[in-house]
Amino acid sequence: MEFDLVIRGGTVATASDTFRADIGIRDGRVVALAEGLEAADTIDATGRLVLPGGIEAHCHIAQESATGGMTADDYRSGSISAAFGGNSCFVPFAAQHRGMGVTETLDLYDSRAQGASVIDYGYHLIVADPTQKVLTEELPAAFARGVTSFKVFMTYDLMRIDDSQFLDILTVARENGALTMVHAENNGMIKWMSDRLLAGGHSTPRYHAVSHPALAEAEAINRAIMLARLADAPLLIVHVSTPEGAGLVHDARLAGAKIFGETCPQYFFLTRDDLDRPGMEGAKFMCSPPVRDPATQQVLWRHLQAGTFSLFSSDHAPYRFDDSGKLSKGPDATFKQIANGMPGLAVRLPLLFSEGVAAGRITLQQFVALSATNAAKIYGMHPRKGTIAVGADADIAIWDPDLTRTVRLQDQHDNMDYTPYEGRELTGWPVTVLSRGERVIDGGALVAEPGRGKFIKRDRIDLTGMPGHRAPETDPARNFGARILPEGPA
Ligand code: DUC
Ligand code: ZN
Ligand code: ZN
Repeated sequence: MEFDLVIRGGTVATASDTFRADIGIRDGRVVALAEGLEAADTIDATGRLVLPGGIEAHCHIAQESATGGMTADDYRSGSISAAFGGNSCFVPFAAQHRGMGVTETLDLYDSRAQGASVIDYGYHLIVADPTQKVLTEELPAAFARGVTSFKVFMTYDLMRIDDSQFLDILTVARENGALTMVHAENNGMIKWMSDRLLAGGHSTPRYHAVSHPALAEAEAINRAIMLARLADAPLLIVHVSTPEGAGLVHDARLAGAKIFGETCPQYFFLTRDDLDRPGMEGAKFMCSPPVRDPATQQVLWRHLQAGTFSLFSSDHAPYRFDDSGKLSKGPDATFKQIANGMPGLAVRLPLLFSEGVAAGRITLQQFVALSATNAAKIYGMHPRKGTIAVGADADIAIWDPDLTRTVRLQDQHDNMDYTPYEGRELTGWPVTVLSRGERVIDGGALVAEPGRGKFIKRDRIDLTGMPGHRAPETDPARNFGARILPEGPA
Protein backbone atom coordinates (compact mmCIF):
# COMPACT_ATOMS: atom_id res chain seq x y z
CA MET A 1 0.00 0.00 0.00
CA GLU A 2 1.28 3.47 -0.90
CA PHE A 3 1.10 6.30 1.60
CA ASP A 4 1.69 10.03 1.33
CA LEU A 5 2.88 10.10 4.93
CA VAL A 6 3.47 7.65 7.77
CA ILE A 7 3.59 8.55 11.47
CA ARG A 8 5.91 5.94 12.93
CA GLY A 9 6.58 4.54 16.38
CA GLY A 10 4.09 6.57 18.42
CA THR A 11 1.56 5.64 21.05
CA VAL A 12 -1.87 6.26 19.56
CA ALA A 13 -4.76 7.14 21.85
CA THR A 14 -8.44 7.51 21.08
CA ALA A 15 -11.40 8.08 23.39
CA SER A 16 -11.56 4.31 23.92
CA ASP A 17 -8.04 2.84 23.55
CA THR A 18 -4.31 3.37 23.77
CA PHE A 19 -2.15 1.25 21.45
CA ARG A 20 1.14 1.20 19.57
CA ALA A 21 0.72 1.62 15.82
CA ASP A 22 2.05 3.40 12.78
CA ILE A 23 -0.48 5.52 10.91
CA GLY A 24 -0.61 5.46 7.12
CA ILE A 25 -2.09 8.58 5.53
CA ARG A 26 -3.22 9.02 1.95
CA ASP A 27 -5.24 11.82 0.31
CA GLY A 28 -5.69 13.50 3.68
CA ARG A 29 -7.22 10.53 5.42
CA VAL A 30 -6.05 7.73 7.68
CA VAL A 31 -5.93 4.58 5.55
CA ALA A 32 -3.94 2.17 7.73
CA LEU A 33 -3.18 1.49 11.40
CA ALA A 34 -0.53 -1.21 11.56
CA GLU A 35 3.03 -2.08 12.50
CA GLY A 36 5.99 -1.45 10.21
CA LEU A 37 4.43 0.96 7.69
CA GLU A 38 6.81 2.67 5.26
CA ALA A 39 6.66 5.80 3.12
CA ALA A 40 9.05 8.34 1.60
CA ASP A 41 7.71 10.94 4.03
CA THR A 42 7.62 9.90 7.68
CA ILE A 43 7.28 11.51 11.08
CA ASP A 44 9.12 9.80 13.92
CA ALA A 45 6.74 9.80 16.91
CA THR A 46 8.86 7.62 19.20
CA GLY A 47 8.15 8.56 22.80
CA ARG A 48 5.21 10.72 21.73
CA LEU A 49 1.46 10.48 22.07
CA VAL A 50 -0.44 10.52 18.80
CA LEU A 51 -3.91 11.94 19.44
CA PRO A 52 -6.86 13.14 17.41
CA GLY A 53 -6.37 16.83 16.67
CA GLY A 54 -8.26 18.95 19.14
CA ILE A 55 -11.61 20.45 18.18
CA GLU A 56 -12.07 23.84 19.81
CA ALA A 57 -15.83 24.12 19.97
CA HIS A 58 -16.31 27.46 21.75
CA CYS A 59 -14.37 30.52 20.65
CA HIS A 60 -15.19 34.01 19.45
CA ILE A 61 -13.33 34.96 16.29
CA ALA A 62 -13.86 38.08 14.15
CA GLN A 63 -17.07 38.62 16.08
CA GLU A 64 -18.75 41.93 16.91
CA SER A 65 -20.54 42.26 20.20
CA ALA A 66 -24.05 43.74 20.23
CA THR A 67 -22.51 47.08 21.18
CA GLY A 68 -20.02 47.00 18.31
CA GLY A 69 -16.71 45.90 19.91
CA MET A 70 -14.68 43.49 17.77
CA THR A 71 -12.68 40.54 19.08
CA ALA A 72 -8.93 40.89 18.65
CA ASP A 73 -8.51 37.66 16.69
CA ASP A 74 -9.58 37.05 13.13
CA TYR A 75 -9.70 33.68 11.36
CA ARG A 76 -6.02 33.90 10.53
CA SER A 77 -4.61 34.65 13.98
CA GLY A 78 -7.29 32.64 15.78
CA SER A 79 -6.73 29.52 13.72
CA ILE A 80 -2.94 29.79 14.05
CA SER A 81 -3.23 30.13 17.82
CA ALA A 82 -5.62 27.17 17.92
CA ALA A 83 -3.21 25.04 15.88
CA PHE A 84 -0.28 25.84 18.19
CA GLY A 85 -2.56 24.65 20.99
CA GLY A 86 -3.02 21.20 19.42
CA ASN A 87 -6.26 21.86 17.51
CA SER A 88 -6.92 20.87 13.91
CA CYS A 89 -10.48 22.18 13.74
CA PHE A 90 -12.45 24.94 15.42
CA VAL A 91 -16.04 26.13 15.54
CA PRO A 92 -16.37 29.86 16.33
CA PHE A 93 -19.67 31.74 16.42
CA ALA A 94 -21.49 33.61 13.69
CA ALA A 95 -23.52 36.21 15.57
CA GLN A 96 -26.89 37.41 14.34
CA HIS A 97 -27.72 40.78 15.85
CA ARG A 98 -31.22 42.24 15.98
CA GLY A 99 -32.39 43.42 12.59
CA MET A 100 -30.01 41.07 10.74
CA GLY A 101 -31.06 37.98 8.84
CA VAL A 102 -29.47 34.59 9.44
CA THR A 103 -28.40 34.01 5.84
CA GLU A 104 -26.87 37.49 5.76
CA THR A 105 -25.02 36.67 9.01
CA LEU A 106 -23.60 33.42 7.67
CA ASP A 107 -22.54 35.08 4.40
CA LEU A 108 -20.71 37.72 6.44
CA TYR A 109 -18.80 35.12 8.46
CA ASP A 110 -18.00 33.16 5.30
CA SER A 111 -16.34 36.29 3.97
CA ARG A 112 -14.32 36.58 7.19
CA ALA A 113 -13.23 32.95 7.33
CA GLN A 114 -12.59 32.09 3.69
CA GLY A 115 -8.96 32.42 2.67
CA ALA A 116 -7.86 33.03 6.26
CA SER A 117 -7.99 29.88 8.39
CA VAL A 118 -5.11 27.39 8.63
CA ILE A 119 -7.40 24.68 10.06
CA ASP A 120 -10.89 23.45 9.20
CA TYR A 121 -13.77 25.36 10.70
CA GLY A 122 -17.52 25.66 11.10
CA TYR A 123 -19.79 28.10 12.93
CA HIS A 124 -22.39 27.97 15.64
CA LEU A 125 -25.12 30.45 14.79
CA ILE A 126 -26.04 32.91 17.55
CA VAL A 127 -29.76 33.66 17.24
CA ALA A 128 -30.76 37.01 18.76
CA ASP A 129 -33.75 37.86 16.57
CA PRO A 130 -35.98 34.80 16.01
CA THR A 131 -38.54 36.30 13.62
CA GLN A 132 -41.06 34.05 11.85
CA LYS A 133 -38.86 34.15 8.75
CA VAL A 134 -35.85 33.08 10.79
CA LEU A 135 -37.78 30.23 12.43
CA THR A 136 -39.50 28.87 9.36
CA GLU A 137 -37.01 29.59 6.58
CA GLU A 138 -33.60 30.73 7.71
CA LEU A 139 -32.81 28.25 10.50
CA PRO A 140 -33.69 25.24 8.29
CA ALA A 141 -31.58 26.86 5.55
CA ALA A 142 -28.68 27.29 7.98
CA PHE A 143 -28.95 23.62 8.92
CA ALA A 144 -28.95 22.60 5.26
CA ARG A 145 -25.83 24.71 4.81
CA GLY A 146 -24.07 22.67 7.51
CA VAL A 147 -24.49 25.06 10.42
CA THR A 148 -26.20 22.63 12.78
CA SER A 149 -25.93 24.33 16.18
CA PHE A 150 -27.76 27.46 17.33
CA LYS A 151 -26.77 29.46 20.42
CA VAL A 152 -29.12 31.65 22.44
CA PHE A 153 -28.61 34.00 25.37
CA MET A 154 -30.84 34.26 28.44
CA THR A 155 -28.99 37.40 29.53
CA TYR A 156 -27.67 40.65 27.93
CA ASP A 157 -30.42 43.12 27.04
CA LEU A 158 -29.46 43.29 23.37
CA MET A 159 -29.07 39.54 22.85
CA ARG A 160 -31.47 37.71 25.11
CA ILE A 161 -34.58 35.88 24.02
CA ASP A 162 -37.62 35.19 26.19
CA ASP A 163 -38.84 31.74 27.20
CA SER A 164 -41.38 31.34 24.40
CA GLN A 165 -38.80 32.39 21.79
CA PHE A 166 -36.44 29.87 23.36
CA LEU A 167 -39.13 27.15 23.00
CA ASP A 168 -39.60 28.12 19.35
CA ILE A 169 -35.88 27.78 18.64
CA LEU A 170 -35.62 24.49 20.54
CA THR A 171 -38.53 23.15 18.50
CA VAL A 172 -37.08 24.17 15.14
CA ALA A 173 -33.72 22.73 16.18
CA ARG A 174 -35.36 19.47 17.23
CA GLU A 175 -37.23 19.15 13.92
CA ASN A 176 -34.01 19.65 11.97
CA GLY A 177 -31.67 17.53 14.10
CA ALA A 178 -29.79 20.62 15.26
CA LEU A 179 -28.45 21.35 18.72
CA THR A 180 -29.39 24.43 20.73
CA MET A 181 -26.69 25.92 22.96
CA VAL A 182 -27.46 28.36 25.75
CA HIS A 183 -25.71 30.99 27.83
CA ALA A 184 -27.73 30.44 30.99
CA GLU A 185 -27.71 33.26 33.51
CA ASN A 186 -30.74 35.09 34.94
CA ASN A 187 -30.76 38.59 33.44
CA GLY A 188 -32.91 40.20 36.14
CA MET A 189 -30.79 38.91 39.01
CA ILE A 190 -27.60 40.22 37.42
CA LYS A 191 -29.17 43.60 36.63
CA TRP A 192 -30.58 43.93 40.15
CA MET A 193 -27.22 43.10 41.73
CA SER A 194 -25.27 45.36 39.36
CA ASP A 195 -27.55 48.36 39.88
CA ARG A 196 -27.18 48.11 43.67
CA LEU A 197 -23.43 47.62 43.54
CA LEU A 198 -22.94 50.63 41.25
CA ALA A 199 -25.30 52.77 43.33
CA GLY A 200 -23.13 51.90 46.35
CA GLY A 201 -19.98 52.99 44.52
CA HIS A 202 -18.71 49.45 43.90
CA SER A 203 -17.57 49.56 40.29
CA THR A 204 -14.17 47.82 40.05
CA PRO A 205 -13.67 44.46 38.31
CA ARG A 206 -13.95 42.47 41.56
CA TYR A 207 -17.67 43.35 41.68
CA HIS A 208 -18.24 41.65 38.33
CA ALA A 209 -18.12 38.34 40.19
CA VAL A 210 -20.41 39.61 42.96
CA SER A 211 -22.96 40.78 40.39
CA HIS A 212 -23.19 37.32 38.79
CA PRO A 213 -24.20 35.12 41.73
CA ALA A 214 -24.14 31.34 41.41
CA LEU A 215 -27.91 31.43 41.93
CA ALA A 216 -28.30 33.38 38.68
CA GLU A 217 -26.58 30.55 36.80
CA ALA A 218 -28.53 27.86 38.64
CA GLU A 219 -31.91 29.53 38.06
CA ALA A 220 -31.30 29.92 34.35
CA ILE A 221 -29.84 26.44 33.85
CA ASN A 222 -32.81 24.94 35.65
CA ARG A 223 -35.25 26.93 33.50
CA ALA A 224 -33.38 26.09 30.31
CA ILE A 225 -33.48 22.39 31.14
CA MET A 226 -37.23 22.55 31.82
CA LEU A 227 -37.83 24.30 28.51
CA ALA A 228 -35.76 21.70 26.67
CA ARG A 229 -37.65 18.91 28.39
CA LEU A 230 -40.99 20.43 27.41
CA ALA A 231 -39.87 20.51 23.79
CA ASP A 232 -37.98 17.20 24.09
CA ALA A 233 -35.11 18.95 22.37
CA PRO A 234 -31.39 18.44 22.98
CA LEU A 235 -29.71 21.34 24.74
CA LEU A 236 -26.10 22.14 25.55
CA ILE A 237 -25.42 24.40 28.52
CA VAL A 238 -22.23 26.28 27.65
CA HIS A 239 -19.58 27.49 30.10
CA VAL A 240 -21.01 25.97 33.30
CA SER A 241 -19.14 27.61 36.17
CA THR A 242 -20.80 26.56 39.44
CA PRO A 243 -21.41 23.41 41.50
CA GLU A 244 -25.13 24.24 41.42
CA GLY A 245 -25.16 24.43 37.63
CA ALA A 246 -23.09 21.29 37.20
CA GLY A 247 -25.40 19.44 39.61
CA LEU A 248 -28.44 20.41 37.52
CA VAL A 249 -26.75 19.17 34.33
CA HIS A 250 -25.79 15.93 36.06
CA ASP A 251 -29.30 15.32 37.44
CA ALA A 252 -30.97 16.08 34.13
CA ARG A 253 -28.72 13.62 32.32
CA LEU A 254 -29.47 11.00 34.95
CA ALA A 255 -33.19 11.63 34.44
CA GLY A 256 -32.78 10.87 30.73
CA ALA A 257 -33.06 14.40 29.37
CA LYS A 258 -30.99 15.26 26.30
CA ILE A 259 -28.80 17.71 28.18
CA PHE A 260 -25.10 18.28 27.54
CA GLY A 261 -22.73 20.36 29.64
CA GLU A 262 -19.63 22.35 28.72
CA THR A 263 -17.13 23.91 31.07
CA CYS A 264 -13.98 25.96 30.50
CA PRO A 265 -10.40 26.22 31.81
CA GLN A 266 -10.90 29.59 33.52
CA TYR A 267 -13.27 27.99 36.02
CA PHE A 268 -10.57 25.45 36.93
CA PHE A 269 -7.45 27.63 36.98
CA LEU A 270 -8.49 31.18 37.93
CA THR A 271 -10.43 32.59 40.89
CA ARG A 272 -12.08 35.85 41.91
CA ASP A 273 -8.83 36.81 43.62
CA ASP A 274 -7.57 37.39 40.08
CA LEU A 275 -10.36 39.95 39.58
CA ASP A 276 -9.04 41.75 42.63
CA ARG A 277 -5.56 42.42 41.26
CA PRO A 278 -4.33 46.01 41.61
CA GLY A 279 -5.64 48.84 39.45
CA MET A 280 -7.55 47.63 36.40
CA GLU A 281 -5.50 44.41 36.09
CA GLY A 282 -8.56 42.49 37.24
CA ALA A 283 -10.27 43.40 33.95
CA LYS A 284 -8.01 40.86 32.24
CA PHE A 285 -9.79 38.10 34.16
CA MET A 286 -13.35 39.22 33.48
CA CYS A 287 -15.55 36.77 31.64
CA SER A 288 -19.18 35.73 31.93
CA PRO A 289 -20.08 33.74 33.90
CA PRO A 290 -17.26 34.96 36.16
CA VAL A 291 -14.41 32.96 37.63
CA ARG A 292 -15.32 31.64 41.09
CA ASP A 293 -13.34 30.16 44.02
CA PRO A 294 -11.09 27.20 44.94
CA ALA A 295 -13.95 25.16 46.44
CA THR A 296 -15.85 25.49 43.15
CA GLN A 297 -12.78 24.31 41.25
CA GLN A 298 -12.66 21.09 43.27
CA VAL A 299 -16.33 20.32 42.60
CA LEU A 300 -15.93 21.06 38.88
CA TRP A 301 -12.98 18.66 38.69
CA ARG A 302 -15.18 15.96 40.22
CA HIS A 303 -17.88 16.61 37.63
CA LEU A 304 -15.28 16.43 34.88
CA GLN A 305 -14.09 13.11 36.27
CA ALA A 306 -17.64 11.76 36.61
CA GLY A 307 -18.67 12.66 33.06
CA THR A 308 -21.11 15.50 33.73
CA PHE A 309 -19.30 17.62 31.16
CA SER A 310 -19.03 16.48 27.56
CA LEU A 311 -16.97 19.48 26.50
CA PHE A 312 -14.03 21.43 27.92
CA SER A 313 -13.78 24.49 25.67
CA SER A 314 -11.69 27.62 25.86
CA ASP A 315 -14.44 30.25 25.39
CA HIS A 316 -11.63 32.27 23.80
CA ALA A 317 -13.13 35.78 23.72
CA PRO A 318 -10.12 38.01 23.09
CA TYR A 319 -10.31 41.68 24.09
CA ARG A 320 -6.97 43.41 24.43
CA PHE A 321 -6.00 45.29 27.57
CA ASP A 322 -6.15 48.62 25.73
CA ASP A 323 -8.68 51.03 24.26
CA SER A 324 -9.54 48.60 21.45
CA GLY A 325 -10.82 46.10 24.02
CA LYS A 326 -11.09 45.99 27.79
CA LEU A 327 -10.44 49.70 28.25
CA SER A 328 -12.55 51.06 25.37
CA LYS A 329 -14.66 53.03 27.87
CA GLY A 330 -11.56 54.49 29.51
CA PRO A 331 -9.24 53.57 32.36
CA ASP A 332 -11.96 54.09 34.99
CA ALA A 333 -14.69 52.06 33.33
CA THR A 334 -17.14 50.29 35.62
CA PHE A 335 -17.35 46.51 35.60
CA LYS A 336 -20.53 46.86 33.48
CA GLN A 337 -18.58 48.71 30.76
CA ILE A 338 -15.71 46.24 30.40
CA ALA A 339 -15.90 43.56 27.70
CA ASN A 340 -16.39 40.05 29.03
CA GLY A 341 -13.93 37.47 27.84
CA MET A 342 -10.35 36.29 27.87
CA PRO A 343 -8.01 34.36 25.56
CA GLY A 344 -7.44 30.62 25.92
CA LEU A 345 -7.35 28.89 22.51
CA ALA A 346 -3.70 27.92 22.75
CA VAL A 347 -3.65 26.71 26.34
CA ARG A 348 -6.99 24.88 26.75
CA LEU A 349 -5.45 21.50 25.94
CA PRO A 350 -2.03 21.98 27.60
CA LEU A 351 -3.82 23.06 30.80
CA LEU A 352 -6.10 20.04 30.69
CA PHE A 353 -3.27 17.67 29.86
CA SER A 354 -0.93 18.97 32.54
CA GLU A 355 -3.41 19.34 35.38
CA GLY A 356 -5.71 16.54 34.23
CA VAL A 357 -3.68 13.70 32.69
CA ALA A 358 -0.17 14.37 34.02
CA ALA A 359 -1.51 15.16 37.50
CA GLY A 360 -3.55 11.95 37.52
CA ARG A 361 -7.02 13.50 37.69
CA ILE A 362 -8.38 12.17 34.39
CA THR A 363 -7.39 9.40 32.02
CA LEU A 364 -5.87 9.87 28.59
CA GLN A 365 -9.14 8.54 27.16
CA GLN A 366 -11.12 11.21 29.00
CA PHE A 367 -8.69 13.81 27.70
CA VAL A 368 -9.21 12.69 24.10
CA ALA A 369 -12.98 12.63 24.55
CA LEU A 370 -12.99 16.14 26.04
CA SER A 371 -10.52 17.55 23.56
CA ALA A 372 -12.00 16.22 20.34
CA THR A 373 -14.25 13.15 20.18
CA ASN A 374 -17.25 14.45 22.10
CA ALA A 375 -17.28 17.71 20.16
CA ALA A 376 -17.17 15.79 16.88
CA LYS A 377 -20.15 13.68 17.94
CA ILE A 378 -22.22 16.45 19.48
CA TYR A 379 -21.59 18.87 16.63
CA GLY A 380 -22.11 16.43 13.76
CA MET A 381 -18.55 15.80 12.55
CA HIS A 382 -17.95 12.22 13.73
CA PRO A 383 -16.39 9.91 12.55
CA ARG A 384 -14.82 12.17 9.92
CA LYS A 385 -13.24 14.16 12.74
CA GLY A 386 -12.51 13.60 16.43
CA THR A 387 -10.90 10.18 16.28
CA ILE A 388 -8.06 8.21 14.71
CA ALA A 389 -9.62 5.47 12.61
CA VAL A 390 -9.35 4.16 9.09
CA GLY A 391 -11.37 6.52 6.90
CA ALA A 392 -11.21 9.51 9.24
CA ASP A 393 -9.56 12.78 8.24
CA ALA A 394 -5.88 12.67 9.24
CA ASP A 395 -6.38 15.44 11.83
CA ILE A 396 -3.70 14.52 14.32
CA ALA A 397 -1.82 16.17 17.16
CA ILE A 398 1.49 14.65 18.25
CA TRP A 399 2.22 15.44 21.89
CA ASP A 400 5.40 15.29 23.91
CA PRO A 401 3.97 14.21 27.28
CA ASP A 402 7.20 15.04 29.13
CA LEU A 403 7.87 18.50 27.74
CA THR A 404 7.61 21.15 30.46
CA ARG A 405 7.14 24.77 29.42
CA THR A 406 6.11 27.99 31.07
CA VAL A 407 3.27 29.96 29.50
CA ARG A 408 4.59 33.32 28.30
CA LEU A 409 2.91 36.07 26.29
CA GLN A 410 5.88 36.24 23.90
CA ASP A 411 5.25 32.62 22.88
CA GLN A 412 1.58 33.19 22.02
CA HIS A 413 0.35 33.46 18.44
CA ASP A 414 -2.96 35.21 18.97
CA ASN A 415 -3.47 38.97 18.67
CA MET A 416 -3.60 39.50 22.41
CA ASP A 417 -1.42 41.62 24.67
CA TYR A 418 -1.78 39.37 27.71
CA THR A 419 -2.42 35.79 28.71
CA PRO A 420 -4.29 35.09 31.96
CA TYR A 421 -2.02 32.07 32.46
CA GLU A 422 1.30 34.00 32.37
CA GLY A 423 4.04 32.17 34.29
CA ARG A 424 2.17 28.88 34.67
CA GLU A 425 4.39 25.82 34.23
CA LEU A 426 2.71 23.00 32.30
CA THR A 427 3.88 19.51 31.41
CA GLY A 428 2.78 17.98 28.10
CA TRP A 429 2.61 20.02 24.88
CA PRO A 430 1.62 19.41 21.27
CA VAL A 431 4.69 19.50 19.01
CA THR A 432 3.26 18.61 15.59
CA VAL A 433 -0.26 19.20 14.29
CA LEU A 434 -1.64 17.76 11.05
CA SER A 435 -4.84 18.77 9.34
CA ARG A 436 -6.10 16.38 6.66
CA GLY A 437 -2.60 14.90 6.53
CA GLU A 438 -0.83 18.23 6.00
CA ARG A 439 1.63 19.59 8.52
CA VAL A 440 0.29 22.79 10.08
CA ILE A 441 2.62 23.03 13.07
CA ASP A 442 5.99 21.29 12.91
CA GLY A 443 9.13 21.79 14.96
CA GLY A 444 7.51 24.64 16.89
CA ALA A 445 6.74 26.61 13.73
CA LEU A 446 3.76 27.33 11.52
CA VAL A 447 4.28 25.57 8.20
CA ALA A 448 0.86 25.99 6.55
CA GLU A 449 -0.66 28.83 4.57
CA PRO A 450 -3.72 30.73 5.80
CA GLY A 451 -6.67 29.77 3.62
CA ARG A 452 -5.95 26.05 3.52
CA GLY A 453 -8.61 25.40 6.18
CA LYS A 454 -11.99 24.35 4.80
CA PHE A 455 -15.53 24.97 6.00
CA ILE A 456 -16.92 21.75 7.45
CA LYS A 457 -20.52 21.13 6.49
CA ARG A 458 -21.76 19.51 9.65
CA ASP A 459 -24.41 16.85 10.12
CA ARG A 460 -27.14 16.31 12.71
CA ILE A 461 -26.33 15.81 16.39
CA ASP A 462 -25.54 12.27 17.53
CA LEU A 463 -28.16 11.44 20.19
CA THR A 464 -27.25 7.77 20.54
CA GLY A 465 -28.47 6.51 23.91
CA MET A 466 -30.52 9.61 24.70
CA PRO A 467 -34.19 8.62 24.76
CA GLY A 468 -37.14 10.85 23.91
CA HIS A 469 -39.13 12.00 26.94
CA ARG A 470 -41.88 14.28 25.75
CA ALA A 471 -43.88 16.07 28.39
CA PRO A 472 -47.52 14.85 28.23
CA GLU A 473 -48.66 18.31 27.18
CA THR A 474 -46.56 18.20 24.01
CA ASP A 475 -46.89 14.49 23.23
CA PRO A 476 -49.35 14.09 20.33
CA ALA A 477 -50.31 10.68 21.72
CA ARG A 478 -51.37 12.15 25.06
CA ASN A 479 -52.44 15.74 24.48
CA PHE A 480 -55.83 15.04 22.89
CA GLY A 481 -54.35 15.61 19.45
CA ALA A 482 -53.55 19.27 20.07
CA ARG A 483 -50.51 18.93 17.79
CA ILE A 484 -48.42 21.52 19.56
CA LEU A 485 -45.35 19.99 18.00
CA PRO A 486 -45.32 18.84 14.40
CA GLU A 487 -44.37 15.21 13.95
CA GLY A 488 -40.64 14.77 14.13
CA PRO A 489 -38.12 12.14 15.09
CA ALA A 490 -38.99 10.64 18.50
N1 DUC B 1 -20.47 34.39 26.71
C1 DUC B 1 -19.62 33.67 26.02
O1 DUC B 1 -19.95 32.55 25.62
N2 DUC B 1 -18.42 34.14 25.74
C2 DUC B 1 -17.99 35.42 26.07
C3 DUC B 1 -18.89 36.20 26.91
C4 DUC B 1 -20.19 35.60 27.15
O2 DUC B 1 -21.06 36.20 27.76
ZN1 ZN C 1 -21.89 33.00 26.93
ZN1 ZN D 1 -18.26 32.33 24.63
